Amino acid sequence: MKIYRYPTKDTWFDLVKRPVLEQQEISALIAGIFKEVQSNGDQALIEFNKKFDKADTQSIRITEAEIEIAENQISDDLKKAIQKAKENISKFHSSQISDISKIETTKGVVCWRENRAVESVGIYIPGGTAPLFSTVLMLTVPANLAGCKEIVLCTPPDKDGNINPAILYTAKLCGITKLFKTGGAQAIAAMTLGTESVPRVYKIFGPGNQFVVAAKEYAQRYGVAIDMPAGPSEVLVIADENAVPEFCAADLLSQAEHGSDSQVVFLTTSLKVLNETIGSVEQQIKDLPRNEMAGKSLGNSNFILLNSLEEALEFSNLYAPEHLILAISDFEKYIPMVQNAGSVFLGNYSCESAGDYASGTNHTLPTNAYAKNYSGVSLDSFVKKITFQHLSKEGLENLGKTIEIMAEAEGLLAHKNAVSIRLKS
Ligand code: HSO
Ligand code: ZN
Repeated sequence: MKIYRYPTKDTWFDLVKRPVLEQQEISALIAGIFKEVQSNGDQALIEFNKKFDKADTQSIRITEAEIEIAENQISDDLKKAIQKAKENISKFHSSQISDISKIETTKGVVCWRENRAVESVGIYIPGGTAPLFSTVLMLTVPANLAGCKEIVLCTPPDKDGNINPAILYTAKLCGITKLFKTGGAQAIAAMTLGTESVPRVYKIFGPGNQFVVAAKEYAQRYGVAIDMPAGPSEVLVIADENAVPEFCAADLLSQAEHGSDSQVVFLTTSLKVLNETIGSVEQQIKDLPRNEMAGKSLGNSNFILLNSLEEALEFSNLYAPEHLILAISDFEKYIPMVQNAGSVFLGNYSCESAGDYASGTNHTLPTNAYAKNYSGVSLDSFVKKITFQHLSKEGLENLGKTIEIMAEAEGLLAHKNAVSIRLKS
């Protein structure tokens, strides 16, 4: 934990830097995996399961029988919780469906946009220590609402060749039938190139380790789109003197437990809140099963005392956090000042976990300062917008001269003629 008291603005640039990750040179490895998947298809995926996940898998496709078994392996309480979360995520994402509005820009010239779903999308769900079945909801609910025809889900098997039952249950609940046991860069390669069983898709979504991130970048060479560039997860909390230190500490830890490379930042105007929050973090971390990871991540994290909430917002905008918590009594006043953030949590009761799981907003958000130029996943991520226009004869008569003059000035006489020939007819 690094603590700073009233750092001057010329030092902020360093304070908003993310910790530099030890990047392995993995591009050759990724290229090799793509080549292998391209040449040997499913067989390559089976071999990679053995090599990287120590799993013996006879086939890559997850069977209906496996999905049925999973349903009996999770509690009714968990099923109900997943259903409730799905309901809220559906409600919120349904509200993002927009009507077509036709605009007459000049009399007789009508322009509009229509949405078309990305026909085939791939969803990657990491396995490992925290199998993120919540991410299945966050990605498949909007994909379904957008009308994506094909949704492919890849996730790595455990050592026994099994998939976490909550992932399977959630996928089934969301109507996903094309599920595959493959993880890491090879899963991304499979969805990019296609194999005997894994369909190739047009856009790939989902979090993952540095191999998955690098593979998603590599996939773009094949014309596949990705949701967004990724980095470790992060939260920035701004607390005023009325914030509850225990709540702030819990929020900071909830992000820190994601991984040792997660970053948390705490900004406050109150020395008392700063000290008590640090004390509470030290207390609460003791009881966490993932305290080692959380502890490492806290080692990279900054706790900063600032002069005013305005200054805190300015710092936050420079940092551009994935999650921003405003633990401020009159948070309404500060909303207009939020310029760069993935998702914002207002007041003392809006914990980040609410958005991570069940309030309705999406938890796939821009990290690593990409909140300066990217939005989180939404219904829009699963659609393309196509523009249409219709010019009546009168419309072309009204706009023709403008087009002709501009075409001539660009030296493109065929363009001009496309108008002139019609006007003369
Ligand atoms: N905080 C993560 C999402 C997540 N948390 C999933 C728990 N499960 C990235 O926004
Ligand atoms: Zn989380």
